[in-house]
Amino acid sequence: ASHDAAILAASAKHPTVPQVYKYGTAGFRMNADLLDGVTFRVGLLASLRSRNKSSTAIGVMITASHNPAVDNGVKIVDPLGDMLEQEWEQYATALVNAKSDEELVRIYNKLATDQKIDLTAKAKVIYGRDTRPSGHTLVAALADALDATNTQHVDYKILTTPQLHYLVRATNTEGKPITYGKVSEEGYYEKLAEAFVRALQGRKIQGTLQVDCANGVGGPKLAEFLKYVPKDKVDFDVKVVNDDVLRPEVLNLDCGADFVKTKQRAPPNPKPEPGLRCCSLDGDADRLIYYWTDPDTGFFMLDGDRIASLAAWFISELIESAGLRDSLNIGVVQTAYANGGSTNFITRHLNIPVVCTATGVKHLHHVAQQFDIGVYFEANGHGTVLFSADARKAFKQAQPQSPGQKDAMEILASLADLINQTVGDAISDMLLVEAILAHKNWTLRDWAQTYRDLPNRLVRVEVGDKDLFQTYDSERRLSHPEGAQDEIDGAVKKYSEARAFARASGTENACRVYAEAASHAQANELADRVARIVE
Ligand code: 16G
Ligand code: ZN
Repeated sequence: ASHDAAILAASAKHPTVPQVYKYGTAGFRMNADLLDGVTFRVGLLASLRSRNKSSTAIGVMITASHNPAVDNGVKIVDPLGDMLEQEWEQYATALVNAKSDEELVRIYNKLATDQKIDLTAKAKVIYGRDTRPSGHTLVAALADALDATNTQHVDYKILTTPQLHYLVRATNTEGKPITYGKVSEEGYYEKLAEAFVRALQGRKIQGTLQVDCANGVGGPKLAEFLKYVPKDKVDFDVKVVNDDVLRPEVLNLDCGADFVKTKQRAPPNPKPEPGLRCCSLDGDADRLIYYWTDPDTGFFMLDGDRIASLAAWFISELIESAGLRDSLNIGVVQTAYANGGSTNFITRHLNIPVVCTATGVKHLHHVAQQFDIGVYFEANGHGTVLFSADARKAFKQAQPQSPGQKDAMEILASLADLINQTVGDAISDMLLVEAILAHKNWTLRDWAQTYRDLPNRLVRVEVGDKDLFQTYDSERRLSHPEGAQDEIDGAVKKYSEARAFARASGTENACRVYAEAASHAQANELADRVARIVE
């Protein structure tokens, strides 16, 4: 059952553009014109991965998230819906960098031998794409690789990234004792809508929520989801804006979660309405940022750190009320970019441990899995809450001693269904935030008042060779270039409540410098000093 001839023939139709490729933080991401051959080769790896994982379904998502419309990307999803195991990223890199079709076939066969993969076993790959026009031809390249390797495949067409992750897990748990949900896009909406109603327990959602969809896939998918929310049970007044997916050039343009977070302002369109509760999704709907514009105080943003704090607080209160404090542990996972104000609040006020990891969802996800309830969010709004099997069992089986305990357990059980267990999901996270605000009867202002952010500044620094910058301690300190960390330490000492770090970006050819301090002037000054050290 050699696939050699079929791969050779198909590969000739999908050449790569010679350059050095690397499976980065979120797969291969670049100008779409470079991706046809890359996507074909990723298809070969997805097929091998399926055969390596007992013929379970592997996912491939075609998206470049918040990047401009001309870019695209491709990444692999493992059987339980999490990101491709890190060990395998180098195999993707090796296949994509093969210099000829013959070398490609050699690497493919060597991988199969090394990993003891039976090429006659069944293989299955499911895939989806965001609204970028280039996605159409890229999935055709992917399908050619799957046909050449005799791999069964399902094209789910246009999806949000978290929907594809959901479908992978649902496919692989179908018919098992613990299933994840119906294996369809509709199943995803049904699961979320049903859990949302249960989570609310009849609480009322205040006012209107305006959702900016970055002119990406989140627009049509959110609109579809809303049809599943029963009007007689929940009055959810959502105004969907920036949902134009017909003009590709407006994707992520002056809108979306990445715009709001990096520019620290509301999208100019539609004109911000004072006091209105707003949130933004990114181009593939896996990031979420809340904000409002106040007539007196101006723009105020509630980012991933705020969502993590809110979720950890609400869930730990429920664990307490449910009488499960002694049997279940809860932890929060952040990156070095988390505002010190949030870390202090979570550790000192909520008494919940915080672990810091390197940037990139896969790192946070791993650490969060070590808790019964692991809350993880990057400041940029990507994150979720993971519930262990023990936690789910406890919510369903523990014997409530009072109506209060019973309510708490029912809400916890509903949250475990509402919150996407595979990856950060902007629609699911938004429903979580809406449910919590409804329970607490809070406005965004109430939420914002839980703690104060430390003034901070993030700068991008052009450097000759970003690979010279090596970090340790979860990217909070530099081991190389030698002496740089001592200089940074020296600069930090000059300011109060200060912290700063520099790291090489995993997605761009540049370094990033983050600084926070007691005042804006100090944070800016410190960031400039550290930038000069790095330059
Ligand atoms: C990617 C990551 C995101 C991370 C960002 C950092 C995923 C799905 N996405 O977008 O989590 O925050 O890279 O970029 O893992 P940087 O390394 O350029 O700062
Ligand atoms: Zn995204």
